[in-house]
Amino acid sequence: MSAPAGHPRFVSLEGGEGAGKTTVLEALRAALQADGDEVLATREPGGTPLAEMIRALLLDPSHEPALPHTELLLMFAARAQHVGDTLLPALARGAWVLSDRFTDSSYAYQGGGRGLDAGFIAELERRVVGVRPGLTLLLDVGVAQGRERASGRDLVPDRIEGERDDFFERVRATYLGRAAAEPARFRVIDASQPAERVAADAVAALQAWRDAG
Ligand code: Z5A
Repeated sequence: MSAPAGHPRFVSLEGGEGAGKTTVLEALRAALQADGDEVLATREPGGTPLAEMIRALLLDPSHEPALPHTELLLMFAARAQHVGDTLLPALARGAWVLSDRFTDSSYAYQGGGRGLDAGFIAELERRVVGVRPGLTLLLDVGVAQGRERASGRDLVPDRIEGERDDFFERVRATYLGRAAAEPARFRVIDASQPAERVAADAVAALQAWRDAG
Protein backbone atom coordinates (compact mmCIF):
# COMPACT_ATOMS: atom_id res chain seq x y z
CA MET A 1 0.00 0.00 0.00
CA SER A 2 1.38 3.43 -0.91
CA ALA A 3 1.96 6.46 1.36
CA PRO A 4 -0.98 8.84 1.95
CA ALA A 5 -1.45 11.57 -0.65
CA GLY A 6 -0.25 15.14 -0.03
CA HIS A 7 -2.96 17.78 0.45
CA PRO A 8 -2.44 21.00 -1.54
CA ARG A 9 -3.34 23.31 1.39
CA PHE A 10 -1.41 21.45 4.05
CA VAL A 11 2.11 22.66 4.87
CA SER A 12 4.35 21.24 7.59
CA LEU A 13 7.50 22.60 9.19
CA GLU A 14 10.16 20.19 10.32
CA GLY A 15 13.63 20.36 11.80
CA GLY A 16 15.70 19.71 14.88
CA GLU A 17 15.86 21.72 18.05
CA GLY A 18 16.35 25.47 17.68
CA ALA A 19 15.81 25.38 13.91
CA GLY A 20 13.47 28.37 14.19
CA LYS A 21 10.12 26.77 13.29
CA THR A 22 8.17 29.12 15.54
CA THR A 23 9.42 32.28 13.81
CA VAL A 24 8.94 30.79 10.35
CA LEU A 25 5.41 29.64 11.14
CA GLU A 26 4.40 33.22 11.96
CA ALA A 27 5.92 34.51 8.69
CA LEU A 28 4.08 31.87 6.64
CA ARG A 29 0.83 32.59 8.44
CA ALA A 30 1.18 36.33 7.75
CA ALA A 31 1.95 35.70 4.05
CA LEU A 32 -1.15 33.53 3.58
CA GLN A 33 -3.44 35.79 5.59
CA ALA A 34 -2.29 38.77 3.51
CA ASP A 35 -4.05 37.04 0.60
CA GLY A 36 -7.26 36.84 2.64
CA ASP A 37 -7.11 33.09 3.21
CA GLU A 38 -8.16 31.33 6.42
CA VAL A 39 -5.11 29.79 8.12
CA LEU A 40 -5.03 27.23 10.90
CA ALA A 41 -1.62 27.29 12.60
CA THR A 42 -1.17 24.22 14.76
CA ARG A 43 1.50 21.95 16.19
CA GLU A 44 2.42 18.38 17.04
CA PRO A 45 2.35 16.71 19.38
CA GLY A 46 -0.70 18.75 20.29
CA GLY A 47 -3.21 20.88 18.44
CA THR A 48 -6.32 19.84 20.45
CA PRO A 49 -6.91 19.85 24.24
CA LEU A 50 -6.56 16.07 24.49
CA ALA A 51 -3.50 15.96 22.21
CA GLU A 52 -1.91 18.77 24.27
CA MET A 53 -2.39 16.61 27.39
CA ILE A 54 -0.61 13.75 25.62
CA ARG A 55 2.17 16.22 24.67
CA ALA A 56 2.60 17.21 28.33
CA LEU A 57 2.89 13.54 29.33
CA LEU A 58 5.44 12.88 26.58
CA LEU A 59 7.74 15.79 27.39
CA ASP A 60 7.52 15.70 31.21
CA PRO A 61 10.97 14.69 32.57
CA SER A 62 9.63 13.96 36.09
CA HIS A 63 8.39 10.38 35.52
CA GLU A 64 10.22 7.31 34.24
CA PRO A 65 11.33 7.57 30.58
CA ALA A 66 8.77 6.36 28.04
CA LEU A 67 10.01 3.27 26.23
CA PRO A 68 10.49 3.87 22.47
CA HIS A 69 7.25 2.12 21.45
CA THR A 70 5.31 3.93 24.20
CA GLU A 71 6.66 7.24 22.86
CA LEU A 72 5.82 6.33 19.26
CA LEU A 73 2.28 5.21 20.05
CA LEU A 74 1.58 8.29 22.17
CA MET A 75 2.81 10.50 19.28
CA PHE A 76 0.37 8.71 16.98
CA ALA A 77 -2.45 8.82 19.55
CA ALA A 78 -2.03 12.60 19.70
CA ARG A 79 -1.80 12.76 15.89
CA ALA A 80 -4.96 10.68 15.35
CA GLN A 81 -6.90 13.09 17.58
CA HIS A 82 -5.36 16.16 15.93
CA VAL A 83 -6.05 14.96 12.39
CA GLY A 84 -9.64 13.83 12.99
CA ASP A 85 -10.72 16.62 15.30
CA THR A 86 -9.00 19.68 13.83
CA LEU A 87 -6.84 19.23 10.75
CA LEU A 88 -9.17 17.44 8.33
CA PRO A 89 -12.18 19.65 9.20
CA ALA A 90 -10.03 22.76 8.51
CA LEU A 91 -8.87 21.39 5.14
CA ALA A 92 -12.46 20.40 4.29
CA ARG A 93 -13.66 24.00 4.75
CA GLY A 94 -10.87 25.28 2.50
CA ALA A 95 -8.48 26.66 5.13
CA TRP A 96 -4.72 26.43 4.89
CA VAL A 97 -3.16 24.28 7.60
CA LEU A 98 0.35 25.10 8.84
CA SER A 99 1.63 22.47 11.22
CA ASP A 100 4.74 22.86 13.37
CA ARG A 101 5.84 19.20 12.95
CA PHE A 102 3.83 16.26 11.58
CA THR A 103 4.49 12.58 10.78
CA ASP A 104 8.01 13.22 9.43
CA SER A 105 8.96 14.01 13.05
CA SER A 106 8.03 10.44 14.03
CA TYR A 107 10.20 9.01 11.25
CA ALA A 108 13.07 11.30 12.32
CA TYR A 109 12.87 11.04 16.14
CA GLN A 110 11.32 7.64 16.84
CA GLY A 111 12.66 6.01 13.64
CA GLY A 112 16.08 7.66 13.22
CA GLY A 113 16.66 8.75 16.82
CA ARG A 114 15.24 5.77 18.73
CA GLY A 115 15.89 3.16 16.04
CA LEU A 116 12.28 1.99 15.60
CA ASP A 117 11.28 0.27 12.36
CA ALA A 118 10.32 2.74 9.62
CA GLY A 119 7.97 0.12 8.12
CA PHE A 120 5.95 0.03 11.33
CA ILE A 121 5.79 3.85 11.38
CA ALA A 122 4.60 3.79 7.75
CA GLU A 123 1.88 1.30 8.69
CA LEU A 124 0.68 3.60 11.50
CA GLU A 125 0.79 6.55 9.10
CA ARG A 126 -1.43 4.72 6.58
CA ARG A 127 -3.87 3.36 9.14
CA VAL A 128 -4.35 6.24 11.58
CA VAL A 129 -3.23 9.40 9.75
CA GLY A 130 -4.09 8.98 6.08
CA VAL A 131 -2.91 12.41 4.95
CA ARG A 132 0.42 14.06 4.23
CA PRO A 133 1.36 17.69 3.73
CA GLY A 134 1.62 18.78 0.11
CA LEU A 135 4.67 20.82 1.10
CA THR A 136 7.16 20.18 3.90
CA LEU A 137 9.73 22.83 4.74
CA LEU A 138 12.73 21.25 6.44
CA LEU A 139 14.65 23.87 8.44
CA ASP A 140 18.12 22.39 8.50
CA VAL A 141 20.73 23.53 11.01
CA GLY A 142 23.75 21.80 12.55
CA VAL A 143 23.05 20.04 15.84
CA ALA A 144 25.47 22.14 17.91
CA GLN A 145 24.11 25.44 16.56
CA GLY A 146 20.47 24.41 17.08
CA ARG A 147 21.10 23.16 20.60
CA GLU A 148 22.93 26.34 21.52
CA ARG A 149 19.94 28.42 20.40
CA ALA A 150 17.47 26.23 22.32
CA SER A 151 19.58 26.20 25.49
CA GLY A 152 19.49 30.00 25.55
CA ARG A 153 15.72 29.71 25.91
CA ASP A 154 14.88 26.61 27.98
CA LEU A 155 15.57 26.63 31.73
CA VAL A 156 14.85 22.91 32.11
CA PRO A 157 15.22 20.65 29.04
CA ASP A 158 12.16 18.49 28.33
CA ARG A 159 12.42 14.72 27.99
CA ILE A 160 13.52 14.69 24.34
CA GLU A 161 15.74 17.79 24.57
CA GLY A 162 17.72 15.91 27.24
CA GLU A 163 19.00 13.38 24.63
CA ARG A 164 22.66 13.32 23.56
CA ASP A 165 24.12 14.83 20.38
CA ASP A 166 24.37 11.47 18.56
CA PHE A 167 20.58 11.10 18.89
CA PHE A 168 20.08 14.50 17.22
CA GLU A 169 22.66 13.67 14.52
CA ARG A 170 20.55 10.60 13.60
CA VAL A 171 17.41 12.75 13.61
CA ARG A 172 19.03 15.23 11.23
CA ALA A 173 20.35 12.48 8.92
CA THR A 174 16.89 10.88 8.75
CA TYR A 175 15.27 14.20 7.83
CA LEU A 176 17.82 14.86 5.10
CA GLY A 177 17.38 11.32 3.76
CA ARG A 178 13.60 11.76 3.59
CA ALA A 179 14.00 15.12 1.83
CA ALA A 180 16.31 13.56 -0.76
CA ALA A 181 13.86 10.70 -1.31
CA GLU A 182 10.83 13.01 -1.79
CA PRO A 183 12.05 16.13 -3.60
CA ALA A 184 8.56 17.01 -4.85
CA ARG A 185 7.26 17.44 -1.29
CA PHE A 186 10.30 18.70 0.61
CA ARG A 187 12.16 22.01 0.40
CA VAL A 188 15.30 22.20 2.53
CA ILE A 189 15.86 25.66 4.00
CA ASP A 190 19.29 26.68 5.34
CA ALA A 191 18.33 27.49 8.94
CA SER A 192 21.87 28.43 10.00
CA GLN A 193 21.20 31.92 8.58
CA PRO A 194 19.82 34.86 10.58
CA ALA A 195 16.15 34.43 11.52
CA GLU A 196 14.81 37.03 9.02
CA ARG A 197 16.67 35.31 6.13
CA VAL A 198 15.33 31.87 7.13
CA ALA A 199 11.77 33.26 7.27
CA ALA A 200 12.16 35.00 3.89
CA ASP A 201 13.46 31.80 2.24
CA ALA A 202 10.55 29.81 3.72
CA VAL A 203 7.95 32.31 2.47
CA ALA A 204 9.57 32.31 -0.99
CA ALA A 205 9.49 28.50 -1.08
CA LEU A 206 5.79 28.48 -0.13
CA GLN A 207 4.94 31.09 -2.75
CA ALA A 208 6.88 29.27 -5.48
CA TRP A 209 5.15 25.99 -4.61
CA ARG A 210 1.73 27.65 -4.58
CA ASP A 211 2.35 29.38 -7.91
CA ALA A 212 3.45 26.09 -9.48
CA GLY A 213 0.37 24.20 -8.20
N1 Z5A B 1 8.50 14.89 18.51
C1 Z5A B 1 8.79 13.55 18.29
O1 Z5A B 1 9.74 13.01 18.86
N2 Z5A B 1 8.01 12.84 17.43
C2 Z5A B 1 6.93 13.37 16.81
O2 Z5A B 1 6.24 12.68 16.05
C3 Z5A B 1 6.65 14.76 17.05
C4 Z5A B 1 7.46 15.49 17.89
C5 Z5A B 1 5.49 15.40 16.38
C6 Z5A B 1 8.49 18.81 20.91
O3 Z5A B 1 8.43 19.47 19.69
C7 Z5A B 1 9.30 17.55 20.80
O4 Z5A B 1 8.52 16.50 20.24
C8 Z5A B 1 10.50 17.68 19.89
C9 Z5A B 1 10.35 16.57 18.86
C10 Z5A B 1 9.34 15.65 19.45
N3 Z5A B 1 11.66 17.47 20.68
N4 Z5A B 1 12.78 17.91 20.53
N5 Z5A B 1 13.83 18.24 20.57
P1 Z5A B 1 8.69 21.03 19.59
O5 Z5A B 1 8.62 21.36 18.14
O6 Z5A B 1 7.80 21.74 20.51
O7 Z5A B 1 10.17 21.16 20.21
P2 Z5A B 1 11.48 21.71 19.60
O8 Z5A B 1 11.83 21.29 18.23
O9 Z5A B 1 12.47 21.37 20.67
O10 Z5A B 1 11.15 23.23 19.49
P3 Z5A B 1 12.16 24.36 19.48
O11 Z5A B 1 13.50 24.08 20.08
O12 Z5A B 1 11.38 25.48 20.05
O13 Z5A B 1 12.45 24.55 17.96
P4 Z5A B 1 11.97 25.67 17.01
O14 Z5A B 1 10.52 25.96 17.16
O15 Z5A B 1 12.40 25.22 15.67
O16 Z5A B 1 12.80 26.90 17.45
P5 Z5A B 1 12.31 28.34 17.93
O17 Z5A B 1 11.50 28.27 19.20
O18 Z5A B 1 11.74 29.10 16.80
O19 Z5A B 1 13.73 28.95 18.26
C11 Z5A B 1 14.46 28.46 19.35
C12 Z5A B 1 15.37 29.62 19.85
O20 Z5A B 1 16.31 29.93 18.85
C13 Z5A B 1 14.62 30.90 20.17
O21 Z5A B 1 15.21 31.51 21.26
C14 Z5A B 1 14.80 31.74 18.90
O22 Z5A B 1 14.77 33.11 19.16
C15 Z5A B 1 16.18 31.29 18.45
N6 Z5A B 1 16.32 31.31 16.97
C16 Z5A B 1 15.45 30.80 16.09
N7 Z5A B 1 15.90 30.96 14.82
C17 Z5A B 1 17.10 31.59 14.93
C18 Z5A B 1 18.06 32.04 13.97
N8 Z5A B 1 17.89 31.83 12.66
N9 Z5A B 1 19.17 32.61 14.43
C19 Z5A B 1 19.36 32.79 15.77
N10 Z5A B 1 18.49 32.39 16.73
C20 Z5A B 1 17.37 31.81 16.32
